[in-house]
Amino acid sequence: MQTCVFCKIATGMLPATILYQDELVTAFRDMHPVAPTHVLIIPNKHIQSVNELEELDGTLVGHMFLVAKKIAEQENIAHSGYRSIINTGEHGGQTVQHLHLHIIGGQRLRFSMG
Ligand code: DGP
Repeated sequence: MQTCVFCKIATGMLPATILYQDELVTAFRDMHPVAPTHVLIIPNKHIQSVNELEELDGTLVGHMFLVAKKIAEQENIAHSGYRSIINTGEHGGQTVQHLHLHIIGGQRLRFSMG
C-alpha cells in the first residue's frame, strides 16, 4: 500500500532501524519505545490486522513468532523474558493499520489490561 508507513519501511522508502529482514517479514525498532527493547515485526505484504488474516497466512504468522524468538536472543532478553503483543482495531489500541507484533523487554513490565 503506497500510503502505509510500515509498507514504506519494509520497502526501504522510509528509514527505520532494521534488525532483521527476509522475504516474509521485517523487524525494526519502534520509534516510541516503552522499554529498553521495543521491536516491531511486520509482514512485508500489507495485512491490515489479525482480522484480515487468511488460512494461507498461517505460515507467515508462525514465522513472525520464530523471528520474535531470534530477536529476543539477539537483544539478550530471551532469558529475562519479554512481552509479545498484537493490538487489533480501535479498542485494541491499534494505531498503525498494518499488522505488527510488538516485542517488548529489557525491564520488568507492569501488568496492564486496559
Ligand atoms: P500500535 O499502537 O500497536 O498500532 O503500535 C504502533 C507502533 O508503531 C507505536 O508503538 C509507534 C510505532 N510507529 C509508528 N510509526 C512508526 C514509524 O514510522 N517508525 C517506527 N520505527 N515506528 C513507528
